[in-house]
Amino acid sequence: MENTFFIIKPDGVRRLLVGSVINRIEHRGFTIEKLEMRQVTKEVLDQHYADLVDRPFYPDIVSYMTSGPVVIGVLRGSNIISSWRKMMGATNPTDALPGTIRGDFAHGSDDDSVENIVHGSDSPESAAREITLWFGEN
Ligand code: IDP
Ligand code: MG
Repeated sequence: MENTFFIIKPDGVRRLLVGSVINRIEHRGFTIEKLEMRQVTKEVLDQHYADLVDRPFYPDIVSYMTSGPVVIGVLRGSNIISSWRKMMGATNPTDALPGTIRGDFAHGSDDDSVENIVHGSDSPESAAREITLWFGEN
């Protein structure tokens, strides 16, 4: 069993998709260990996206992710890190397949931010780091 960290991003909350996303998690049978609504600060985002802060589009990520409240949580299950990434679909909704969260609930746009409804940790190391960052130790 492993844990992963997820976010329902501001576009997901704004578009009233929290229930639909949680529904998919429950139907899949994964356990929701933690669930909380938060307003994201730039300080936390800078650490969360430490590998992206130097990219030219990082300011667009900051304005997107701070544009409204998010729902954050921890999921538990067998192979949950990779399974949740598959449920999310490709980063760019233009490439995300139907049946995935991004492929069903988002679409590509011409502006600079990639609004794609959800986040999920990409490795056991990221999951541990992100759970500690957002929820504190243990
Ligand atoms: P992921 O969310 O699928 O793991 P990452 O490459 O880790 O994708 O990027 C983190 C987030 O940053 C993406 O989900 C998206 O919201 C945003 N992002 C990624 N690449 C771009 C880009 O080229 N332009 C604008 N935003 C981007
Ligand atoms: Mg990522």
